[in-house]
Amino acid sequence: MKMKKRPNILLTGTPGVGKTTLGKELAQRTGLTYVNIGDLAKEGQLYDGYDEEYQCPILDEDGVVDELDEKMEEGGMIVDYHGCDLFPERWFHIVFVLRTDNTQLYTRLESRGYTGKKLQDNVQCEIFQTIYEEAMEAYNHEIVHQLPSNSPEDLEQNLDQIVQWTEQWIKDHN
Ligand code: DAT
Repeated sequence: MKMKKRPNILLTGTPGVGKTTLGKELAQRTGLTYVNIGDLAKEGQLYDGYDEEYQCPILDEDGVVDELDEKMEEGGMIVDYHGCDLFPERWFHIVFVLRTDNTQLYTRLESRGYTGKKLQDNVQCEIFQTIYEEAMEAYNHEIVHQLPSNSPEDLEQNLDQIVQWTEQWIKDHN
């Protein structure tokens, strides 16, 4: 029996907007496989130096792409990362940029333990819609969608929409 074709979905946006929350639940509801790039890098030690300013390891982008390429070719992956221009364009059938109001994002990141420059820079990243612009430059505009991610109602609506989109995609491609 031939495996059904399934789409690859990218969930991106500033840290704290809700990618992980959405991605894990989406995987449950669709049967697609959720991959958190931060966790993948940690497990495989896919790092390329250390960023002293932000006190965090620097992602080995080529290493991450090599690690995932085969699975992405097969399809059915949900990728979660706070950046999007490191991935090959051909990987994704749809890209969602989650967006959160900055006062709320500030609170979420503060309770995650972010302080000082790291907290400020991340909130500014959201205000300047940095990741949205990155996505619009890296992917065909027609596949890039912004999703509000401020409330549990937003989460539920986003889930419903993406589940529906996924089911339709599978119908159309099999
Ligand atoms: P990310 O993976 O983008 O860093 P997360 O999924 O870890 O974000 O969520 C950050 C925090 O915000 C976490 O405490 C859960 C909460 N959250 C996520 N989505 C939300 C939503 N739609 N409404 C309210 N809170 C949400």
